[in-house]
Amino acid sequence: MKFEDRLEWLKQQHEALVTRKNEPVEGNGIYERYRYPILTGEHAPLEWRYDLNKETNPYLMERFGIHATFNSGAIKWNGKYILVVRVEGADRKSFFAVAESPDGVDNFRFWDRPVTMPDYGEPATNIYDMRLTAHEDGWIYGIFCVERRDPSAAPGDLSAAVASAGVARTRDFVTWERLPDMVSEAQQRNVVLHPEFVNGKYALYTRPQDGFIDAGRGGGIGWALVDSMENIVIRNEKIINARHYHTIKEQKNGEGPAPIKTPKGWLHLAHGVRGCASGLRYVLYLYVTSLDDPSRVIAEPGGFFLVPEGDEYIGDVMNVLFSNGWIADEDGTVYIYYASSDTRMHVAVSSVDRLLDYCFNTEPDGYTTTDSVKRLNRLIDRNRK
Ligand code: M1P
Repeated sequence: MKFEDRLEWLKQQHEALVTRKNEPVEGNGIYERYRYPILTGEHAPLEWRYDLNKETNPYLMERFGIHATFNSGAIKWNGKYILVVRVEGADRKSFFAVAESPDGVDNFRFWDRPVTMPDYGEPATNIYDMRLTAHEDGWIYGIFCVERRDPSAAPGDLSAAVASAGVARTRDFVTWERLPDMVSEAQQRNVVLHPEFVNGKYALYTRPQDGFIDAGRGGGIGWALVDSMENIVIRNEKIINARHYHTIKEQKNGEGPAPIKTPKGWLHLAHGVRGCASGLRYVLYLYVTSLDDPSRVIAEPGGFFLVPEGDEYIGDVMNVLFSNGWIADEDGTVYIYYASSDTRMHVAVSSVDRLLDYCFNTEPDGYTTTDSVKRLNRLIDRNRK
């Protein structure tokens, strides 16, 4: 194809993809998934991927491969549905970029440039998975994973890494004030800021781990109160939602986005991980904590809420659903933004009422087959009356 024809073709393909109308798919009554991914690597602007100058790129070939768009923080801001997306280049480095939609489902379009996140100390090798919190102190905070090679790794070991939590705040998603990384004895990923002060302190959901991949003694979702966001040191961390043998969260258990405040409690979305013959399986689940004490779990339906389906199984890291962003609208609609297999972004839509109904009226995990069969028979009995 001639340069000019190819450029026109690329523009048309890109515009058709970005403006493709999505459609809900009827499901289990708890939420509706939408048929098409809302963001893929191909949604990245052409200006990011191609040198558009005929002189310097006569074949109009890609100069900066964008491989995946996933694990996005989410927030409603100035009437727009904003995602801070984890974008991964062909070089395996992630960076953040903002995409916005007018209605939460369609026309997600990236802003002109990626986020330039200031470094803190030695530049990290990789940063990813931002959780956004509009805190009652007036700032919008982004907490994300900061990954560096493990300085104590043996010379030939090129995979040992250390994960810690990076902290930044913004008022416009363009300019970010980087604060010191969180200090913690354990490795930390999936750290999330609670939106309100608790006993006058900032409250953090944590996920302590002994290693970069292995939880080790790390028990699940932790909770810690700190005086300031400007110098976070985790001292007294308690596990509020533990990993458990032979459940969806046997191997790892991490908080998703910041919880949503509802009349019946704080609604949480989290991911559980278990091991199986095909590797780790990441699924999403919900739980509710008390309004009086957001660290006290008051409801948790047994099992998963959302798991990979169809094409969602396939991607860079198979069998993974991950979510670190959702938006509760003024009318109670909840947009659940989730990524499949570390490759692309999707949305499922529900409401605060439906999600609370699911949480309070789905029985908890009884931890044995005997209990599962009893629960099933109770349901059948009710249906036969
Ligand atoms: O590859 C699956 C996920 O693995 C990590 O999640 P966790 O810390 O819970 O193990 C993260 O790298 C996450 O980004 C990724 O989606």
